[in-house]
Amino acid sequence: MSKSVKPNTPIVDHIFTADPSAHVFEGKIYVYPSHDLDHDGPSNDNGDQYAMEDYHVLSLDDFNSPCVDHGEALHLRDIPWAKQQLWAPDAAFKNDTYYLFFPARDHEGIFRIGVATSSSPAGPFAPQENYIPGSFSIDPAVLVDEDDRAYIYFGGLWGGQLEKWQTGSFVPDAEGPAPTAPAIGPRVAELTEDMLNFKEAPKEISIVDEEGNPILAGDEDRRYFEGPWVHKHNGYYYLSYSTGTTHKIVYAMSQNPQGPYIFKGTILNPVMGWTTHHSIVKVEDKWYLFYHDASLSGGIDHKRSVKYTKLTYNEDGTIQTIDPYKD
Ligand code: FUB
Repeated sequence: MSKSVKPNTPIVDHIFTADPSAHVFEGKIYVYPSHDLDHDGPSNDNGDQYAMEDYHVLSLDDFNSPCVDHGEALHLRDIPWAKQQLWAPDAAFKNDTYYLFFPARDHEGIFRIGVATSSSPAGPFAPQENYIPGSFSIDPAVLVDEDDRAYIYFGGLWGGQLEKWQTGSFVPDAEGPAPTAPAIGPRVAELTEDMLNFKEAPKEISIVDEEGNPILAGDEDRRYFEGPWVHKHNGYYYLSYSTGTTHKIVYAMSQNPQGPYIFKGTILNPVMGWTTHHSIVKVEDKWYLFYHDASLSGGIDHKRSVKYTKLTYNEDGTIQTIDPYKD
């Protein structure tokens, strides 16, 4: 067990962790990260270096307490439909049950999204036999809204295969749109009451500029790449995500959980490592950003560490840009 965790330092250092989804459950801060492992395989744009096999759940009583590793909460070997690559997960609470949503490649090599359940936020989680019917791509994030309706957001380009689903079915050699065409957006679907199925076919979220024009595929400082997260503040929905090639966490706002979202700006400047991935959580009356970087491993991007820092809103509801290496 580590000592209390300071901002902008790894919350644990006995394992490598990435892609943190943070929530307050039962009065504690729970973090659901990926568990990065050593591997001997290739590193490429397909993400083969991210060969994760299990999930550990982490928790903190508060920011003055040590971070507890609750151990293995779910392993690849126990998920009948999944072959490899347990990537970025998220958790949600509804129906007196904790749900872990996670992506993995199925036995055909296609990324799908699965669900596992537990009576405890720390797990262990029991997976469903099959992935969510109609699910595809990576990086699920679930918002249970104030009216108790739940929405799942997901999708990631390149290794995450989102550009291969532009026709509605999987086209293995499909590429992304031309730079002057609208960028591919993340997907959203409302979940059924039992949280185990999509209520409807997933829809593409439109992200537009202040004039209502779609963000274009060539606009790499603003276009969607992967890692969606939606939180609600003062009646607005905030969709934040990674821009991928330009390594930023940016955000857009809407009054509707399913969009369209208006692009606003940058939340987190680039971190050390290729990937950047985050979540935003309110703890008591303050807001925090959980993120990862690869500084502890010496910049080896498939061995990342979860950190946190404070997030500040301006009076008009916009978010101040964070530099991860300045306090
Ligand atoms: O950790 C594997 C992948 O890297 C995640 O799914 C992406 O968001 C990126 O962080």
